[in-house]
Amino acid sequence: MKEQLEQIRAAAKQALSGAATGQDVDALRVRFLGKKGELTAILKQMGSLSPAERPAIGQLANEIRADIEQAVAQRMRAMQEKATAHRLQRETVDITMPGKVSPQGCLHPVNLVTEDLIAIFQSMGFDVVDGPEVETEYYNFTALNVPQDHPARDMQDTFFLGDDLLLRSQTSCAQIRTMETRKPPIRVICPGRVFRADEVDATHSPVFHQCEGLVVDKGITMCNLKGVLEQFAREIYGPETKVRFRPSFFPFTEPSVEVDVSCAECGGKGCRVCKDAGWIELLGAGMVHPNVLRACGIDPEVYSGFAFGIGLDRLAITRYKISDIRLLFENDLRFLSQF
Ligand code: 2U9
Repeated sequence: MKEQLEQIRAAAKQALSGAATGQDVDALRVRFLGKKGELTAILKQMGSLSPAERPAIGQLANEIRADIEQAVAQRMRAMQEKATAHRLQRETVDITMPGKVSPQGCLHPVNLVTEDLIAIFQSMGFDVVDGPEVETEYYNFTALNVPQDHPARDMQDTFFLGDDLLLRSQTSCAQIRTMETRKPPIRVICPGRVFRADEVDATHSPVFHQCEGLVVDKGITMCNLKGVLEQFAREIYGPETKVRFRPSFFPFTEPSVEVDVSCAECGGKGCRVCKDAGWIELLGAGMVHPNVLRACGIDPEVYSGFAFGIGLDRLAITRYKISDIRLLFENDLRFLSQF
């Protein structure tokens, strides 16, 4: 029996050394140590031994079981270590390889100034509103107090799409719609694309962008207009910036003004940028005409308001010292990727 036990030990060790996979090792464990395994089968014969032989054989059988268990565990561990080493080898990453650079987009200069404007006016409590680019004559002209025979209504100035449809020539239409649906107090800006039948040159394009603003409440005066525009100009051009109003005319505002800012380049002394004027024309503005308020169902005896309009393309080209407005519309990536 002692020899049989030693044979099992030798057979188990040899078989284990030839096992190729974890499954093989497990099958050998079952074969030698399992309930129906070879070692168990031998132990079942212990009853036929004399009481004097039993302790020595029992001790040997236990020792051999422990020995085979250890050999199984060792083989299993060796196999796992090999598998891990193999996986690590396969997954090795060469961290010295140069990375792939994906090209990064950037914002269009008109979007950059638009975002700045939105942030400035939102900080003063304005909402941003949007409206359709295809409008009717009513929203583009009539509600804005533009007379039937005004030259702006001319075919040469406005893109008509049909009998009563046109491409909006200013974003004011969106603000008319705002006044129709909201009650004062109203504080909105409306940045957007507008269209005029202009000849293309370095400073004109038939498609351009503007941002208009509108405030309507009880007791709004030109002082409020000046305060808001002063704050806006200082945020854009610096805290020393001065603002001046010159009389002007628009059908939708009365009184109307052109608004200049002191030249940020020379501080107002006169230079090439401001053509020695010391001032730069920034935008148009005024008090909303009573007829416009009335057209939107707002009583001009109770409420008053101011409005302003600023050209975003012009703001972008002066801000970034761009020589020609056409660069903004040609979509040349060599130009656009600089921003
Ligand atoms: C409503 C009533 C009045 C908006 C105004 C201007 C003056 C103005 C120009 C600036 C450069 C157009 O892009 S531009 O060519 N705009 O001078 N815009 S007042 O007045 C409004 C707006 C909405 C309901």
